[in-house]
Amino acid sequence: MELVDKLFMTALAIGLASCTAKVPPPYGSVPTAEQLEWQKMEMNMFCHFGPNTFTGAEWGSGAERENVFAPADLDCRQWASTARRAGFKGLILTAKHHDGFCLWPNPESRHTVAQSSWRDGRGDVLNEFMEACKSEGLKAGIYISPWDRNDPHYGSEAYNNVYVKTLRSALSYGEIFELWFDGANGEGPGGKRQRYDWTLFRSTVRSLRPGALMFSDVGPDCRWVGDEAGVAGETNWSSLDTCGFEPGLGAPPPDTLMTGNRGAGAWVPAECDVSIRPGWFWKASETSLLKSVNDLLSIYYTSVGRNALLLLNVPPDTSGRIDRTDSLRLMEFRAALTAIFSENLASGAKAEATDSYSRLFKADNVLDGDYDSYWAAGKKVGSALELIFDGPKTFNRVCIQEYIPLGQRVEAFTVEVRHEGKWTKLSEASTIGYKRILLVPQTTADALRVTFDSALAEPLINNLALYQDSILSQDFAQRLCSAMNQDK
Ligand code: FUL
Repeated sequence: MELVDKLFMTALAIGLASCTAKVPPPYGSVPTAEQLEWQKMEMNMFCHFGPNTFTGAEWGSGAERENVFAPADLDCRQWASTARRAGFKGLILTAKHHDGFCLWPNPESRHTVAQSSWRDGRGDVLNEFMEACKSEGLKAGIYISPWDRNDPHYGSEAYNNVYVKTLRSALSYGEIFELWFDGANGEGPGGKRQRYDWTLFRSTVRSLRPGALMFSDVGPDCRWVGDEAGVAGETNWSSLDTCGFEPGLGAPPPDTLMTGNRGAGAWVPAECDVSIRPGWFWKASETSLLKSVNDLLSIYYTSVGRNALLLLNVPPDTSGRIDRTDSLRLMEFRAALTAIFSENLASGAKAEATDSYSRLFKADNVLDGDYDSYWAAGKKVGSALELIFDGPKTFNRVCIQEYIPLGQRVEAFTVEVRHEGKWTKLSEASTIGYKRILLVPQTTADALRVTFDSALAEPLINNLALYQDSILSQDFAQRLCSAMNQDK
């Protein structure tokens, strides 16, 4: 090679290297491709269904006769189409709840649909559920309770093998996106104690369904948020310190699960499971106690709007269908979300930043609607992003998203607005993560500024949007506004 060619190649290599060097490196723990896809689903639907649907119990004793389970008109396709029309992306079925009854003919158990006279013992809810999800373009997930009040082996080492075989049997039904390990155990002080073999359970799921996320109090892939009210912490890190913890009794305290641990080594994002009814299972007496659209919107803001996934339980009734009242409520909820979020009032604005990591990561990337294009701040603390509108805009929701494929970074930020030439502070908040929606007082402004006051590494923001919610009642909104706003 001629010297001049060598010099050219060297210059090219240096140029390429410096270009590469300008892409922000990941910070701390980051999501896997499956965790990222899961987070983008935002809202999934839970279906609690089993003997409790017919007995009215929340926790069956395990002694129920199999014939109790007798849906007259099972229609999993109706569950899935209801979920899809309401905007859910996935559906999770309680294939085995704490009473041990299996909704599929599990060869490891004598307490299943096969022992019932429903469809002469030839029915298989899990199979119909998986088919229905596929037909409606939804992802399917399953809940298989480790706690089992029916299995005679429960409380001995032998149960771990029964449970693993049960997992294998259920997982043979096809791809799932999530496996739900419930941590509940109500055996009480005199009850049976089971030492679960979590290592075995997890490796079984991982090897059979590598694309499935495992949910439990401590993941490994997504975590319980610490309550069943649909409320994540205002500060909500997707990282969690899992060392030495186990699902159930060995789990971190609920307030830790609610907030996660700043900068911790494992990426275990939060999931908010909450029921549309007071209980998890359908009961005729609870149909009048359904959550209102205000309740559901408020749950949306405290889950999806606080960097968590919403798993809303809508339990099928004794006929085997979603109750009409519940399904109508879901459609009202969907209509409300569409009305609020279909118009981004920031679109068409001009975006500017005090600094950028490099020219590739410019401010207006936050407005292009492309998930993978983002603004990268030039420094860890003190950078600001500004939107300048072409005229005054009126809004009461500020939505901001971090580019989490490179880690969760922002720890505190301030939002200010400019009206008639004067800047005022609108809100202060802590973490962002995948998505944060701030409820702010009704505001008219011609510019908005977000200043990043504290971060673990340079903030990376891929979306900044403004909306007007004219549906959530003032009382509800007031409760969800940050403390600073309430003082106003
Ligand atoms: C809890 C269970 O005990 C409830 O019955 C329900 O399944 C809920 C989702 O999780 O831990």
